[in-house]
Amino acid sequence: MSISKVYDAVLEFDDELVVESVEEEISKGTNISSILNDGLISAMDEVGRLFSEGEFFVPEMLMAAHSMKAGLDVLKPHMSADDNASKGTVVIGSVKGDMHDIGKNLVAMMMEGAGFKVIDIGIDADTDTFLNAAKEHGADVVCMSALLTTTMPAMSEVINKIKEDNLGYKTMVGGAPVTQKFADQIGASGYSEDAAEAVELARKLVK
Ligand code: B1M
Repeated sequence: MSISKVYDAVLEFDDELVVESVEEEISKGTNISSILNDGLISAMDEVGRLFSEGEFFVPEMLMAAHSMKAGLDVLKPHMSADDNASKGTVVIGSVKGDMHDIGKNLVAMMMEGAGFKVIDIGIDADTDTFLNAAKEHGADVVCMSALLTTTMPAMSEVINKIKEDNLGYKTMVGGAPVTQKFADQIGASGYSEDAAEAVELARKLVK
């Protein structure tokens, strides 16, 4: 499959080649979600596998993340909404202690593309950062991403505070180790496995 050029370029940490091969696929009319899922995301899964096996270390993960971001920047304009009417406001961030932001950025990008006003509070965001942003921007949904089992409990802290203070924001959780079961346990309004599902869920939650 030609998309393997995108995949290989991420695994070679070759930002220029990633950009070039993503552009090439776009100009050939390849489906954007295929470039994303079969090219960029599956390369990151392979990076994770190699890390688990001790073949890659943190620097390699960082370089691959950099290449993935270069590819996402090329894809971004192709994920844009065709109308400007806001569908609602979401505050999104990676929870306290978590520095992973590629999945979170992807969710943010697709939500923006779907017409939501997206307030991205970045990484390592604590409960107050989520809630201050939600208050300041009149959020409908607070979206939390976690990639580490050790940072997942921070999601529950934010949700508990929203409930304790009757703030009324809907909450969405996601990220590789997060499951529907965990989302139910901590009382999140919803969970989604990937960025496309996250958009669908946000649409339902703001209805
Ligand atoms: Co880290 N890391 N990392 N890492 N890293 C993982 C997550 C890991 C699974 C690797 C492994 O062991 N196989 C492992 C976690 C183990 C665990 O807890 N279960 C791990 C580890 C251990 C670590 C460190 C502790 C390593 C160390 O220092 N010894 C360290 C922790 C730093 C910290 O956060 N405090 C660390 C650091 C890093 C880097 C900084 C080097 C880099 C991140 C760079 C960056 O993000 N800017 C990095 C990377 C790149 C990875 C892997 C390889 C790739 C993650 C990624 O970007 N995937 C990752 C292995 C893997 O996941 N396969 C790994 C692509 C991205 C598109 O997918 O983020 O899952 P993802 O997002 C998906 C869905 O999950 C969903 O949508 C996206 C797809 O459409 N989604 C949501 C995400 N958020 C959502 C929110 C939603 C809904 C859906 O609603 C709100």
